[in-house]
Formats: sequence, structure tokens, C-alpha cells
Amino acid sequence: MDIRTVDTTPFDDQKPGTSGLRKKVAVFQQPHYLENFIQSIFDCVEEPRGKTLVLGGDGRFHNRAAIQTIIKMAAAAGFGRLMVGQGGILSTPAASAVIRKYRALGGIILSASHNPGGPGGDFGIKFNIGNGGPAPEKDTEAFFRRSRQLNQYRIADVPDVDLERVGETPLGDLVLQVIDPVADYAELMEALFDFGRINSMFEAGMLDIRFDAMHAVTGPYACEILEKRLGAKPGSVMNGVPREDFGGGHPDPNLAHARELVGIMNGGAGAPHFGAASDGDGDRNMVLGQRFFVTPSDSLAVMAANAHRLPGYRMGLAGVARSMPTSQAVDRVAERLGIECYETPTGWKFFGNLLDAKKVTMCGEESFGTGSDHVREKDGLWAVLFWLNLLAIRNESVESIVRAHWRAFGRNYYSRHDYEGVDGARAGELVEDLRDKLAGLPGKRLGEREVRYADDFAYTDPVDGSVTEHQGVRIGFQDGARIIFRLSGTGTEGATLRLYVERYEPDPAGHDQETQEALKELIQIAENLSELRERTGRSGPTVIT
Ligand code: G16
Repeated sequence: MDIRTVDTTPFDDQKPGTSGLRKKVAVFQQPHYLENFIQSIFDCVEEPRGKTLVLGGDGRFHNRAAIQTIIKMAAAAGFGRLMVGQGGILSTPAASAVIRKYRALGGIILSASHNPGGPGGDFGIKFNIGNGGPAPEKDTEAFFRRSRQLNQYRIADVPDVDLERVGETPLGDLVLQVIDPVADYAELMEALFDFGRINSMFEAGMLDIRFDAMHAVTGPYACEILEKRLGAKPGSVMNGVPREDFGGGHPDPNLAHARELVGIMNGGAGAPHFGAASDGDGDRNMVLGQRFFVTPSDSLAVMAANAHRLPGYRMGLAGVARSMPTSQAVDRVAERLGIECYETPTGWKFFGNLLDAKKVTMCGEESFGTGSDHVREKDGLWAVLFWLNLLAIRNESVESIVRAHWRAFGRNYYSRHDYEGVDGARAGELVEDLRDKLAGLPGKRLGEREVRYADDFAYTDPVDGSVTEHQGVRIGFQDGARIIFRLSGTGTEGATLRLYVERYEPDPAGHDQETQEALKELIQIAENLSELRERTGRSGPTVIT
């Protein structure tokens, strides 16, 4: 096998964001762009000789071309085994499961998650380490530093490989192994949940579900697990064939982008009992009941409160974690259970150490992500199976489970307002000016509430002591209400400014308000304080979740 060393020049924009390097497809199509970043990773990881690497993606446009290039570079780097999902497919949680099961050195996941795909869409590369989770910041910083010095990469001169046939092919010293992308993941799910019990509900006609795969990676996983193994009726999985452009849609499971599913779930008495959707790479989830939306923050709290009822979590939870902007609903569950609740910066990578150190069993984020220690990524289908198992155990509707939870713990009204595609400099100034106001806020009254604290969130990892600063401006009130401002780290066009608003309502008599109405005063305060509309030049948010 001939290995070529190719001269290259560094790019200055290969800094990974919240979740890997995400750019427009056209950026990745520039000569050497992909190769430079992959070589930067290979130069920073431990000695690859003889080790196993996992590779797959969400099937979006450019996935196949990128995989062929990475196979050749992995062969040149000296890896012993490369496990690639058939057709280049591996959902993010499945990749995490495979890395862990086969004790791989790590894995490369090609995805821009929920961002649109196709030639004009986005592409992305994530590196996951040996625990199956996203590379921590010290690693992504090292990749970035390396990318700025890189002047050569190495690639094997071999023809493209057939990715459709499961099996092994030698490529020099590398064994290329094309694997069934679903099998290991499905086996793991069977070990965590009571498939027999869920199956009985389907058999008895007591459960009708709709799962929207949004023409993204979860299609094959959902068809195999929900329809084939669990017996949901054919057609329960919608948009189940992965497409390179996600069928022209935006594979983001929220009320704005999963409209078709939302329409079905709002469709009167004959609507399915349970609806769910997942995103481009299968790590996010949205859960719906009949005419009922479960906020991701509530979903996490309900799951934590009920975990002990499910086979995989019978021993109870060691602790829980949530990202800082996620509502404090789960904090109340942790308090009741007498376990620790950790507050981390946005980004699944911050949960890795807590999970590895067994400080937490379950974690979640407001951005439609929930997961547990079974892998080191958030996991969309896992959350769906968790809910199905819970429905089968409690034999109640989604809505009645959530309402009972509110009665027991109180309700955290919660909403996120996104201002997308804002001018980057203006968004930066807005956040800077807010930071300047923080010192003067504690003790002050804003509307009917008194500010208890106002800060720029910083996190000290309790396991390795690493410090991460400037993770969002927080204004907390005496009654637990919060206003948070943050700049997204996953967009590829301009800046996305996120406003998160939350308030706690302990009284069940106050649990029936419409969310935006319930949060109106706080939203107004946030907009006034930040001069949000004037400074962004927008009359309102682009997306409300
Ligand atoms: C990624 C991260 C999540 C984060 C989300 C949104 O998710 O893994 O931890 O909450 O982005 O981040 P931001 O607010 O910075 O845009 P995904 O599903 O896009 O990989």
C-alpha cells in the first residue's frame, strides 16, 4: 500500500464549537480542508498503531465522500482496525455505544446534527474519545492549535471501498470492518428496557405511536427497534428513509420543525397516544402526548423521578446533571431523592467526566437532549424507549404523567427565544454590555421580583478541576425565576443569540397557563434590559421553543 504525503497550508478557522467543527458543505469541499482537520486530530490522539477507530455519520450530503477520504487517512495513520457503519451510517449515540463496546481509541462522527443538509447545507466533524463521549475542550483546543501549524497530511493510495457490504477487508495493515450500524445499539437498548412489556401494550392495541425520523439517521434504528422488535404497527415510523438533504427539511425535533408530527398529535381523539421525533444524527428527542408538548427540561425531570421503575435504572440514580440554561425542574427531583444535581455549561462534553466518575447516572439539556451512563452522548431513541417503558408501567397518558409530576414537584414554566443569523459583532456587544451591568443588579427590583444574583456562568469540573468561563449571563431572582442570555456555539451563519426564561409555580391552581403568557413579564424585563429588539434589529425571535 502506497502512502502519499501531501503538502498543505493551514486554515485559520478550524476551531471546534459546542459540538465539533461545523461549517457549510462548501467550506468542507475546499481542497485539503477536511484532510487538514482529520490529520490534526490524528496528530493529537495517542499512538494509533494497532488501535481501533470507529467511523460513521448521519448520512447527510458529503458523508460518503468524506468517509472514503478518512478511511484512506486512517490507513496511512497506522490504525489496526477501522469500524465503519454500513452505508457510512452511524447515529451519534450508536457510535458512542460501538466505541465503548469494542474499546476503540475513539471515533469520528460526521454530522452537523440538527442543521439542514444538502449541497447548500451544513456539514460537521466530531471526534469522540475512548469513553464514547465528545472530546473534551483540552483535546478540541489541541486539534485547533495543530490545525494552525499543519503543513502536511498523509493518505493511502487505495481505491474507494464498498461500504454496502458488511464484512472485513484488509487495507495494508488496517482491517476495514463494515458493521451493521443498528445491531450493537439495539442490543444495548434491549438490556436497559422491558421490551416484553412494551410489546404487550402494542399487541393489545393499547399503544399507538408515531416516531418522526425526519429523513435522518434514526430511520433504520427506529424501524428495527420500534416496529420490528417491539411490534409497533407498520407506519409508526414516519420519514424513516435517511436522505442526503433530509427531504429538504430541517432535522430539528421541535415544535417549529417537526410540524407534520405535531399536526398528527394535535389531531383530535384519534391521535396517537405518544409522538416523538429525533434529529439529524439521532441524539436529540422531542416527546409529545395527545395535544401535549413535554418540554425537554420537564422530560428530564420526569425521567429522573421515575427511573427506579425501569429495569436498567432499578438501582436508582447516583446523581443527575443539567446544562446551566436547562430549567431547574430536575433540581427539585434530585433534592427529593437526596442525590446531587450538577449544573454544567452547554455541551454534552461537560457530562463525560461526571458520568465516568459515576457522580451522575442521567443528564439532560433544554436543547432536546437526554441521556444516561449507557453511552456518553445524548440519545434520542433511548429517551423514546424510556418513555414507552414508563407508559407501559404506569398505564397513564403522557399528559397525566407530566401533570402528576407538576403536582408533586411544582411546575417550572420555561421557554427559549432564539434570534438567529444576527450580526456577530452586534450580538457580541449586546452580551458584553450585559456583562457590564451585572455587578449592579443583585438586590435590585426588576418588575415584581428582586435579583438574587447576576453573573457570567463559569464552571469548575469537579473531577479534573478544569475551569470553563463565559458560559452565559445569568440573572437569578429570589423566587427562583431566571433570565439567561447566551451565544450559540453550533450555528454556521452569523450569530444566534439565545434568551432562556424560567419561573417556578408551586401552586397546582396555577399550572394551566399558556407558557408565553406565564413568562410574559420576565420576557419583557429581559428584552428591556438587553435592548434585544433594537440591537438585533428584529421584531421578535426567529424560533420559540
Ligand atoms: C449540541 C451540544 C448540546 C447543546 C446544543 C446547542 O447539540 O451537544 O450540548 O446543547 O448543541 O448548543 P448551542 O446552544 O451552543 O447552539 P447537537 O445536537 O447540535 O450536537
